[in-house]
Amino acid sequence: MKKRYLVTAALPYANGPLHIGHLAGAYLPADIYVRYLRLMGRDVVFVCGSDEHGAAITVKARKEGTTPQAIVDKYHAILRDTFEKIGISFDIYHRTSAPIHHATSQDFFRKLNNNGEFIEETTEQYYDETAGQFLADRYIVGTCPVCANPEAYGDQCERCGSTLSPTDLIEPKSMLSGSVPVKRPTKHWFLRLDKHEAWLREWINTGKVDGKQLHHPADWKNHVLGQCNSWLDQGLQPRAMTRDLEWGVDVPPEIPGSEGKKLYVWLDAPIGYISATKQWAQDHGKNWELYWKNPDTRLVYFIGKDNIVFHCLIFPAILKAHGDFILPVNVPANQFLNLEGRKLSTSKNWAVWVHEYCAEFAGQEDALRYNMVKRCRSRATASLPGRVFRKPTTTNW
Ligand code: B3M
Ligand code: ZN
Repeated sequence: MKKRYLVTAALPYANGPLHIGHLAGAYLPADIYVRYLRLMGRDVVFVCGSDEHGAAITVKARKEGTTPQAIVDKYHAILRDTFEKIGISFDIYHRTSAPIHHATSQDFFRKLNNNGEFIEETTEQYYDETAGQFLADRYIVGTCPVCANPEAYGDQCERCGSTLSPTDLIEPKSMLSGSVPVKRPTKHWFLRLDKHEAWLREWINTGKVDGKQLHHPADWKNHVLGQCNSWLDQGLQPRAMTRDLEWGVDVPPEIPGSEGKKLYVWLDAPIGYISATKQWAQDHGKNWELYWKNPDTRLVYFIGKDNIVFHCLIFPAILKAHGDFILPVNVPANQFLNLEGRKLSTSKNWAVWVHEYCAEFAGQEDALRYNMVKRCRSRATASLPGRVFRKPTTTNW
């Protein structure tokens, strides 16, 4: 029997082109690993696609004075073409605006709702009275309570790296109108992450679930385990899985109170791996369930380090809450690549863009790939997933 693998690479937001930090952090390591597995004769499917929801998209649309649809159409095409030019060998490059993705995400929401995994709660959220809408975390700026950066966002301070919630900000302001937002009550569906804390802790630290050895933590990177444990040690809280937004996947319309509510982007985006696999299976006459539900399949997520908690705690909780799905055997997350000492950043326009490289140095794609691999192997700031290259300690890859 051929060993079966499903390998995913983080879905890039369709709000900008691909830069070399993305490439070094997730796509190139994943591609190298997948090419190796194929050479070894494994049964492997490599999926990715554009993440087309969330404030990353709507903020960009406002900036460019256009619609979210126009933004995702533009950048999806650029991303897809760039991946192809630079030789990232996805079996499918999908997108989360596809109807099959909306349907798959809504089915997940229904199932979790029916399984009693949510609590519905009305909380006070910031509302912009001038713009007439609730504000996504990213739409609120204010002073960071930790480092006093006056330009911290409602979800994160980019200066000190603290994870924030909008009500932590000192002197919050709406990015839409500049006005001071007011608090208004609104109802949302919260995933009971607290109910999942105990098994997640055991799974992360021993690799076991219900006594079954699913992976060996010694194969995981230390910083991945460390980040997970620091979240677990703070205690997992219920987390809102819906938002008041105009752009995204609708909460299933038959659910009372669903009008105007969309799925939280970090609920629908990882489900994008599943919908991409479904689409690939449909296109090739294959069975997608073998790759997501059969315990013999090895599932590996390649990501950047800012996505660790979503892939190692929240999405596994969602998969377990749904039932039937397997969990990843490894999540080889990478540190960030720096450019002249500063982290690469799309929003700050600090990057080397891969499509520009490809246009200027056509035919020299492998030179960039080789250079990135060499650089990443020799530098602590952007290491490739060493476990994949070193002789694994315990897992038979
Ligand atoms: N689009 C975040 C990012 O690009 C997000 C990853 C989704 S993976 C399911 O950093
Ligand atoms: Zn700060």
